[in-house]
Amino acid sequence: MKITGAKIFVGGPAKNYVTIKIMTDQGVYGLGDATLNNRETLPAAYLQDYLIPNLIGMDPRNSEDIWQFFYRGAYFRRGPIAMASFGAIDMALWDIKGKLANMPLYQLFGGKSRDGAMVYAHATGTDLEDLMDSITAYVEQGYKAVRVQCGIPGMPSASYAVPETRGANKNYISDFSGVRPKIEVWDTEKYLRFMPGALAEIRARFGPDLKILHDVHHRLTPREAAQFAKAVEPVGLYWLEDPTPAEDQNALRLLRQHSTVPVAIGEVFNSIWDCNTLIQEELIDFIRVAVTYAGGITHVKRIVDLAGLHHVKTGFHGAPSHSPISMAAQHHLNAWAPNFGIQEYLVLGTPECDALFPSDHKMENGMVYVSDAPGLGVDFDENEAEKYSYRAGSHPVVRLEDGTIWDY
Ligand code: CS2
Ligand code: MG
Repeated sequence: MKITGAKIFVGGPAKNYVTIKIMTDQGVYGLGDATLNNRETLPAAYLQDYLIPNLIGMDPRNSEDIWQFFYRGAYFRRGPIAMASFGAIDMALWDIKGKLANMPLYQLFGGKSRDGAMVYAHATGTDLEDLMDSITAYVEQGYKAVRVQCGIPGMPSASYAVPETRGANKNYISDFSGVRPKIEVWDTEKYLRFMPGALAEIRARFGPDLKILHDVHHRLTPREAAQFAKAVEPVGLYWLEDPTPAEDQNALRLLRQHSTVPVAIGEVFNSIWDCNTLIQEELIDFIRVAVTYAGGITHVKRIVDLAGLHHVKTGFHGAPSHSPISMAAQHHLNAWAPNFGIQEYLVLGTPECDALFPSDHKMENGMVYVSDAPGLGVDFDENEAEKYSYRAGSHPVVRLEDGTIWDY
């Protein structure tokens, strides 16, 4: 069996997705997602210029060997662009494998460990009351877990994932006005004064059962993160996400010495080597990698197995940055993983997105039920894809009030 060709599509209804379709001499094709948010043209070029010409003629069933060929063969290993590109090919090869076996992917991993996988939604508010309304709406839809982000009093601009005006829906994933980012202003002291109390009020309002998550988005120093984690300990958070910049593996040691709050990290990790120390030293509780830019199913499965040895559960990244193709790959991993924790999930569910990526993975009452169709269980409509093209976008850049650059 041979790979005969592959096509790349960049674009989408609400944001740019990078989709690969790999064709074979037996008519079976596979789909992969190489979306690297706000840098989408880069994995597309890596795939187009280097990886696809090498793929043609290879046997698509040898997904492990193909992964190793590209990873080791690159010499300059890791990094989000390369790993997103390898990841997309890997997903597509698993999709082909599942279709050849006539089985949904979770069966090839070891079958189902659960019926449905718990997801969390994103609640956000300009102020605490606005946020309470947003949480209530999700609870009424049956969600068991909600990530909460709130505007900080006195902060000169809206902060991470928080809209400018009440009830507005902020697209914080991409600002499509071009490659020049918007500037957001941040003040750690105001955040540290306000947020622990706000989280306590949310717990008091919604009672003990709601799983409350909060994302600090890498903005605290290790000492501040330890202070924050200690302060929010009585809230009983499900997790505290990215309290410190993710490159600094030492940072979490200090937090661990001061608090038992569960820590989630990893949405910017690309490799098992980025989380090896954190997992083996049991400094984290949830690993947040995504199949997209952590090298696909082959590599993420290795991370999941390593994590399982150290009581670390999965909490895969699922921001709208990812297309329904990589989300489908994660639904299959979530159905199987013995150490599954939770899945971040934002309903893309617009008619345009469903038309571009038809699938029957189901979301009901805050749980995802994986599709039983062979392979990934998601398709890609090339005619629909012709409606969309690449639009340049960017993440905001964060500055302190005196102008100093800070972490987004
Ligand atoms: C975030 C992301 O979902 C999350 O937890 O931290 O939304 C992140 O801001 C985006 O993926 C950046 O592209
Ligand atoms: Mg995050």
